[in-house]
Amino acid sequence: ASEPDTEEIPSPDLVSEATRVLMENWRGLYTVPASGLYPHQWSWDSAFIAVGLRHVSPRRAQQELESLLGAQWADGRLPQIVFASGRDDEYSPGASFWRSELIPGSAPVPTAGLIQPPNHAWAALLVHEADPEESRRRRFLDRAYPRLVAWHEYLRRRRSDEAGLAFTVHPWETGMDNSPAWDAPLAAVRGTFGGNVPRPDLRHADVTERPSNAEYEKYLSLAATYRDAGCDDSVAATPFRVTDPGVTALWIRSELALGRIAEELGIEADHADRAAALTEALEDLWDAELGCYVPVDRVSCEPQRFRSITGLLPLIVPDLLHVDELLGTLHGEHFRLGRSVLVPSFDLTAPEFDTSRYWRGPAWFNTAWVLVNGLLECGLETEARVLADTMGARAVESDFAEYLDPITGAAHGTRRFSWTAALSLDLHV
Ligand code: 9YW
Repeated sequence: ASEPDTEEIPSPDLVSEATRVLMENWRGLYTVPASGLYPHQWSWDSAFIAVGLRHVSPRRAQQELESLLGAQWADGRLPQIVFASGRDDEYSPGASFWRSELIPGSAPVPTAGLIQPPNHAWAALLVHEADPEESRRRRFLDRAYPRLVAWHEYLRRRRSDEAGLAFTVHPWETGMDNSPAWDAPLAAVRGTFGGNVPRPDLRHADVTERPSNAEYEKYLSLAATYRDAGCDDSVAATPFRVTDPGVTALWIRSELALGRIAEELGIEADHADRAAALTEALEDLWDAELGCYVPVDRVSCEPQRFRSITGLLPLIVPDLLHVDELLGTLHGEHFRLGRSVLVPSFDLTAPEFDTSRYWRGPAWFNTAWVLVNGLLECGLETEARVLADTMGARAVESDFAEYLDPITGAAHGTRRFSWTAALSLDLHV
């Protein structure tokens, strides 16, 4: 007797609607995270978006990454934001805050001086694999590879501590702006932002769903300090310095992708060794009692002992030492995989948990996508499929919300959000 065919048939709604969102948010050479709230190009958004866009147009997906790589600084950094011209009053802090053109070695276009997590080489490999012929014809990897290598070199040379782990100098750099894990390091930051705190974001999202004004004061003060030091990591005395497991995990996965890209190009390189060294260093962030990896504050030298989504992202790292414990944490009462909506961004049982405020609890589609890949890495195909299917259904139902209440599934933040569309699409074509 033949086996029942259980293969998931892609929902036409998801594929056509997600594609429509990506088309709406396409700006000619790159995609904005969402019309309205986020009018520029964001670094790790672009990489996630390219992963979905590759199914719609491999060529656009390549351009997405190329436009970001075109905004690389001389020191190799890929900026957090590449600013679209004429939209300065729509997002704060914008080009007139950074004045990057005054900073030696900055990009030929206006950008922020900070960075975001390094998921780009991983995305570049996936984009290549979607249409290797078109990729080779356009010499996509030949052109991207040196820039991606320079980006990782920036992290290694300018942003790494003695253990070899990269530190971030601003909560924005972790991609998880107001995670409770940054509360203590931020509280220790003395400066405040003298002047009014512009909040154009509140024109597009509810005040209860965004970081608070007090948090914004600190964000702007930290960004101004870094900017005023010329974004020079050798002189910038950054009062916020955090090593983050999610950033490290994405770096490792991207380093391994660089290894595959180098192979494709016939280049000899030591990316696998680098990834192995980082994987070993990642273990410094392991917290046996909490059963997950934790960020470490490099100023106070204190681990930030919370169970947050960033501490689960190492599931994407091959041959991870603590994979069983980490899976236990994902399934247990703190994240309740399969019983909560997607995966909450923060420990459901902790007093800091908040169902609707950004990275303090809500479930995000990008971290769910990373964890689908983590489950696949662990050989848990059925669980990965279930999470992927939930992503697809929730994405459509919420009109591609930025994030969801992890208990009720209620939509929060902006809608028709690009990476929600791109990453759900990726798992359904
Ligand atoms: C902000 C664009 C960015 C994401 C971040 C997310 C948020 C900027 O939006 O930060 O204004 O709050 O936290 O991860 O890249 O989507």
